[in-house]
Amino acid sequence: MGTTMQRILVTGALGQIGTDLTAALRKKYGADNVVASDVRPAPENHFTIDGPFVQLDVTSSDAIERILRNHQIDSVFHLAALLSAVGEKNPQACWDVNMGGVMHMLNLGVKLELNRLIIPSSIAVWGPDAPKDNTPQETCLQPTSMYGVTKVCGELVCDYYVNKFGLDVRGLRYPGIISYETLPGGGTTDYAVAIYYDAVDKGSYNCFVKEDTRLPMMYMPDTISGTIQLAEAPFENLKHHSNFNMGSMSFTAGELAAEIRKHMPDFTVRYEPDYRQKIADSWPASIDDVCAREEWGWEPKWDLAAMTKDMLEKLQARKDAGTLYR
Ligand code: NAD
Ligand code: AKB
Repeated sequence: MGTTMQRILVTGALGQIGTDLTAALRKKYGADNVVASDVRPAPENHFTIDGPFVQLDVTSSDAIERILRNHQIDSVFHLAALLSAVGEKNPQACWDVNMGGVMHMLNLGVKLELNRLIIPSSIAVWGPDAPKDNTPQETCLQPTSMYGVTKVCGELVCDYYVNKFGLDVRGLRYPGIISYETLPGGGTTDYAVAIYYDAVDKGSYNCFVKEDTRLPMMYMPDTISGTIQLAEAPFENLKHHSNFNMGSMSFTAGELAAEIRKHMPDFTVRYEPDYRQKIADSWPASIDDVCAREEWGWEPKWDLAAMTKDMLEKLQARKDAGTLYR
């Protein structure tokens, strides 16, 4: 097991988290040491021009191995995945990308003796039978979405590789992530991002979950700092590995709209639940992250009020510049 991260690969780097995480890793480890990759080509003038970018489909073990070797990678942030709403429309593709990608990374991690793999999980690991409030680290994992199934299997197989091969694998159960750089890629919590864009763009929003739907959420700056903090934590301090609960805030869609209304009193929302309501209803309302706090010092900084002010300011500035949707 290696100790340091020097040459990093980010998969799924054009996605919602990958965009912000790649920028933060480049700032910290040097742009040339962080190779961004995605199955899609990088759009022109995207952030990836600041450092190396390669097109990579994580369902191909050979393609991943080539890139790991060519760029002398020692650590991987493996973000490539299909999220819950997309996964429910195409369960087979969700399995192939999510489980295929994880298994290839783990096997190559052992073969090439990589120092560290960071592989995110999600609140989607839980299903309707789990406790809804302050969901504990250890509890029944019986998801009802295909995405959730892949996240439970992913966690289990990551821990298996830690125990069987001594591979250093780490992962977080992210809640819904809210950010302004890149739109989310097809999850159930996407409404909590779209609502800000539509507030700024149109002054109204059609919400695809009910007003009283309460889910755990987190602002991107906390996501990025927490992810890097876990990645850099001493291995010997970790009792858990691939499944840290990561909490921050929890609010209903109605409370989110009310917070936006404090800045935009005329903002209106219509609630028109669709197939994603069932997925949202199967997830917790809030989670207990005591293990993350104790084992690697997790401490979120942003709350709903501060996040809303920041999101609206950032998106309004982009709208004024004519680049709201970039
Ligand atoms: P995203 O959908 O925004 O980005 C995923 C990226 O993966 C996309 O750019 C997509 O092009 C790429 N991709 C898809 N198939 C691929 C393939 N075969 N090969 C390579 N790349 C491929 O997702 P995200 O929100 O950035 O999520 C990153 C990770 O965090 C995922 O594991 C996700 O499950 C997890 N997560 C995200 C959230 C959230 O709210 N954003 C919450 C919980 C967990
Ligand atoms: C989704 O909604 O699918 C993701 C997640 C919580 O994993 N945002």
